[in-house]
Amino acid sequence: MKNIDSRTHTRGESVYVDDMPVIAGTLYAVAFDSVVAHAKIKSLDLTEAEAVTGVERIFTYKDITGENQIGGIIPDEQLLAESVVDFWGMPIALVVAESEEIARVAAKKIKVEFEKLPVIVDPREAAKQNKLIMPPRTFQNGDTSAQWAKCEHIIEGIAESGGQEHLYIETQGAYAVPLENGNIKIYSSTQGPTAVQRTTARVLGLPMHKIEVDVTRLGGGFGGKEDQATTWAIMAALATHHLKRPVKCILDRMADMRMTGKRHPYSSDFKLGLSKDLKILAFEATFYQNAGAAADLSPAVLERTLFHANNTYNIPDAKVTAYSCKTNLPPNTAFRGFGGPQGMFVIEAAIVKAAEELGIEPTVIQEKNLLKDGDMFHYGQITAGCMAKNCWTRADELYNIKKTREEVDAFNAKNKLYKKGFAIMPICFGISFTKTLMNQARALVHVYTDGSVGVSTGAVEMGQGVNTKMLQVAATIFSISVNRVKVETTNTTRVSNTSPTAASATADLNGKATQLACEAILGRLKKRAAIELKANENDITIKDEVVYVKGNKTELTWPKLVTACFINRESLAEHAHYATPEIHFDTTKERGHPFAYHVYGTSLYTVTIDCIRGTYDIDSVRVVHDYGKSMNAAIDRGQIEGGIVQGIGWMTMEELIYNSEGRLMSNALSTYKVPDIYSVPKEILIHPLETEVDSLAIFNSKAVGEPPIMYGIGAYFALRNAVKAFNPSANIPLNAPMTPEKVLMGLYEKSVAFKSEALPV
Ligand code: MTE
Ligand code: LUZ
Ligand code: MOS
Repeated sequence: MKNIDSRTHTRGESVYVDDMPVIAGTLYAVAFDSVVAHAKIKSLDLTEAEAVTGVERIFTYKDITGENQIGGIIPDEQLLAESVVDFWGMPIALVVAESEEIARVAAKKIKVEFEKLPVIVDPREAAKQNKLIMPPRTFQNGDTSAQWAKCEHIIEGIAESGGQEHLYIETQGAYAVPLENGNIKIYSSTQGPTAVQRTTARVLGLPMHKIEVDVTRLGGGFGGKEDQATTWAIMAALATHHLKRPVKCILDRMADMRMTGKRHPYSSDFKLGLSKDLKILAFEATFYQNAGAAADLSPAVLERTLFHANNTYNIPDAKVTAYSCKTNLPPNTAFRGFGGPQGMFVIEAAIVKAAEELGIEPTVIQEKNLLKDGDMFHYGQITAGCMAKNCWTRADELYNIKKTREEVDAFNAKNKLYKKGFAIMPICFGISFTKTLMNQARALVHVYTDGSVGVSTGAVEMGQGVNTKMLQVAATIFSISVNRVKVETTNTTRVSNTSPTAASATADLNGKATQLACEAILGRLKKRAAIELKANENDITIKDEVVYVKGNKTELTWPKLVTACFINRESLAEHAHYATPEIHFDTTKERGHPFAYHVYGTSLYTVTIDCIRGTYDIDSVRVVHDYGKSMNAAIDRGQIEGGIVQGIGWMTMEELIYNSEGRLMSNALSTYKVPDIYSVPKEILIHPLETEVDSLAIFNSKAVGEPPIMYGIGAYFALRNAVKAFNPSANIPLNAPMTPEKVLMGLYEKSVAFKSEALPV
């Protein structure tokens, strides 16, 4: 089935917040933000700005009627700065005017005096100064200290990965509309309608029921709107609350890039111990997460880094520790993979470094240590339905690992100015919010008297196709045409207390709730059919909108049956609740069974570098992916292709640069490079590993949103492999992204020993 949005998307008719017809009397809000990363606010003078014609009002923290606090996990973040600014881009005031243009002009006239404070941008420096968001956490299994003596090879090093700008096509924004009695309705581009509702209520000092949040769809979120859409919704609502007028607050691209948080950069230490036959005996890592100036979702992201520190390898003795480091960057936040990619990059770096030191292929170590059923993750969960080896083996059958390697070597033997590189990136990603309580969802299903159906859930459509999947669930359970089903906007008055659309679990959680609601209605319909047809309820089935008794077609059709139910005063609506069974996690022991299941996959990369220029092409990405049993092959394929390209962007070209003053230098698309049509892989092959193993996935169709981004890590190591083909002794720091500049430096790097001798004293 096609994505139900494909028609309006391609015709440009899909509606986003900024496309909504403007209500008469609407005002426009623009945030005035800090131009220093850490300072005391000595004075703030609004007079000149307030005098600009068309300015309605300028708000500061003093106008906040509830709490000036937007921190979700830890209450450590002010909506509007009071006496101190903690990052470049922190909102200080909100200018509300008759037009966005006027608001912008007025914001420039605000005068503020700062007294600068020391700026920290480096997470290790923050850790050294004990500036931490929370106490460090350690996951531990077995006893690594006892293992080192048994190791034949011990490899230590540092691995670093950079941040990533979400670059959703639709920037952050919200439209707040006053209703009667001081109630407010907010149209928000958010992954978390309930987070917007809850935090707006808190800041305005209102009960949650006075705030209604409505979401039609997002022009992309990628995690950037899991928590950080809230700020802009509250800004609009704060003005609406005071002025009783509709208020729009939409960020332009540069404001969005400057003021919002991104993927967390990490700097990590690793120590890997191998036996003589290359089994991983011990692994230790210390992760320094660059959290930025406030907690935001960093504690949860940090946790997922620890969960995914082993990627897809069996490591009986592991000890991993993570520090969430408070720096003066905008608070970093959720981004596809949610700390998992950062963790997985480190174990892959350790394996590659080990292979380079031993003069062997990394694939040998990778393959030897793949997880299998019955192995235990370092947090206590036992693997079941493990597809790590199945994916690897199938990839070898389909794409021939040995032959691919030989072709790369043959090319390199023949060519001087171009070199090819090869890498395999296997993945394993846990599905469920790591915070167990978040794994719940509800759905509200209405069957109307004409047989058409309306489905409301907590799921937010952001391009990933979840609305199409919800529609498929309802149509499948009822066995009716997809044309009879409509998926409603996501609205807090219809479905409440929702978890954000995140963790790739949206289709599972909301799909299962939809399934339960539909099944309850179906049960009543079948009962009614049995009465109408004078048959036994257990003999009734509905197929393609027709009622069958003992497999025999009857005259009773879906619309007639629905009408019969209504005439007999039986309910045609249902609100259902789903909570993932089996999962639990004890944070005092750091052990449990946090994930409903894991998603596996294997990807093979070949790349070509230009040894004069340092430029490169990704030649091919060949994947075997564990779909379970995909309920929508086209959508799932799109998720994998998009995830791969986004992951390659993170690992190869997207480079966030903050200067030592904490100012974002890569603050526009002229200085921040993302993958485009010319840089995407020349070939992407995706082979489904369709499995019949039962899982907690909706219709056994495994979650697919985030796992593929981690395939992108293979691009980094394939490029490194190509550089080494040209300059085998190159000492290349394990520091992503592998930009063309870094490739070039690696190509002409002399070994460290050589360098120190050659340097003039
Ligand atoms: N795909 C598109 N097109 N746009 C997005 O914003 N977000 C990703 C992924 N795929 C995203 C996307 C992220 S970060 C997550 S968590 C999942 O979609 C969320 O949706 P799901 O739970 O329905 O997979
Ligand atoms: N958000 C969250 C997430 O709150 N918890 C998670 O475990 C998670 N995982 C992935 C993406 N977002
Ligand atoms: Mo995705 S990082 O869970 O929004």
